[in-house]
Amino acid sequence: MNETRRTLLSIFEEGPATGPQLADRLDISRAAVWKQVEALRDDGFSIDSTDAGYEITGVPDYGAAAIEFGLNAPYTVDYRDSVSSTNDRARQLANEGTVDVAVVADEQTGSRGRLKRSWTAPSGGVWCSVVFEPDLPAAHVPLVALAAGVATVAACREAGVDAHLKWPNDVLVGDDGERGGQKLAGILTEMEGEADRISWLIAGIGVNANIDATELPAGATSLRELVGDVDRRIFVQRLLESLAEQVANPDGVLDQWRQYSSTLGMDVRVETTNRVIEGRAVDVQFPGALVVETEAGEEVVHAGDCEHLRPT
Ligand code: BT5
Repeated sequence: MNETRRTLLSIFEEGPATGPQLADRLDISRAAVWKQVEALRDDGFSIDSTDAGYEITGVPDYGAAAIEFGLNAPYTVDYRDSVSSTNDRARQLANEGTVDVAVVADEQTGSRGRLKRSWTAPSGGVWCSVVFEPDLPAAHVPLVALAAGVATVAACREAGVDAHLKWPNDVLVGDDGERGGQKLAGILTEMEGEADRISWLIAGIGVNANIDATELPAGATSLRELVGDVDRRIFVQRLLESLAEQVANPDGVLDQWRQYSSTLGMDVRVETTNRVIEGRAVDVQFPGALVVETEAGEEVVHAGDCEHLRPT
């Protein structure tokens, strides 16, 4: 979306505006204003012409302009109907120097989970990757990943689903199944930079939104299955707003994560690249490590796959 159209939308967020007012504020001719208004109509906005001026009376279902309209978060939106992976598109934008952008797609054809696992992402989901340029050392990145998990749970709860977090970042519902619940969403963070300062960080968030369970792998669920279809535009806006809030307040992330987590207090089995740790998960500590009480004493685990064990 070009800057003029973005400014025009932000003026409309304040209320109706006349052609001359718009021409004045945008510093373009009235004919050019009319062209921009027509372009917004082509994008799916309903714009009435009243005595008070032009007024937006209807917003398209989804897309860059629809998500940016009324969004209270410092991100622009790059929308695609179909993309291989929103993380890949985000990486491309990051390498071009674009930050604070949220890549959103209706479907992904080559999306990824952690450790090169595949991620199923048919049309109807919320597939989103945000590029940040945080002033952080690489060692603090796990905190941003937890922040993305917290933001995702917050958005799912606002949509009426009692989602919870399994360490580090699985968004689950209920407590059935091998994973300790059915998987509703997943998070993949990627970064580039030096040990003491990262150049960019991407938080990729995938939420199974308006999708039938039959289109998803076993053990997965969707918002459609749980509460019916959601308005994805509103959902993504809440998700991005919540993410921006968490990222701006890093000191609060761990506490919020503890509140949303189903892992703390559970007996767990964590597989890291070179060992397996079993014990009771007792806390999460900066920047996102799981503290496990084992027979041999307390262990601090920084990365791995965690399984909730059922009581025998
Ligand atoms: C994750 O990996 O949970 C991270 C998933 C991140 C996906 C987002 S979508 C937007 C952005 N663009 C991308 O390309 N990726 C991100 P992991 O913890 O490794 O879990 C992967 C496992 O979840 C797979 O091996 C499957 O078992 C399962 N799975 C695959 N697709 C799923 C889905 N749609 N819903 C639930 N589970 C799924």
